[in-house]
Amino acid sequence: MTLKPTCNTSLAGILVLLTLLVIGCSGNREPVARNFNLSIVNRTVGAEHNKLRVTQDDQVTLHITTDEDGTLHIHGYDLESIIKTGQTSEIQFKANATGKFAFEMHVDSEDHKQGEHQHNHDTADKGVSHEFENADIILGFLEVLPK
Ligand SMILES: [Cu+2]
Repeated sequence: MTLKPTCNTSLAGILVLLTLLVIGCSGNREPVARNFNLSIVNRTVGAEHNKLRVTQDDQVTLHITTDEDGTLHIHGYDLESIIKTGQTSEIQFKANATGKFAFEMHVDSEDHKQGEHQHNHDTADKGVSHEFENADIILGFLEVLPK
């Protein structure tokens, strides 16, 4: 199944996720634990981590450090974690949904409210978002390949 990238938390989505977690893996490939250390410096994670590729049903853990306070947000899965300088934040999830999902850094999380959360992903490649103080910066993409 594929979830469309969206910033709306949907109860249905959570129920689907929980159901899939309970049902577990029915394929012939055993899920793998995948750990990624993301170090955000100057609003990037570097070329080696801007594409995180995993296989469906893998158990993914992101360990995140940052040089700027904000929020890390994985679209589609709609997972968020507050990130703070001087500490390591973790996001753990099962990669049940296949597809390509942007993960973003939201700077100034106080302005990051549901309903006011507008993304213009077209601007990221041009670097336009870096000009704004309250920025949503695409750090990279999570790619979940079908098992
Ligand atoms: Cu976002």
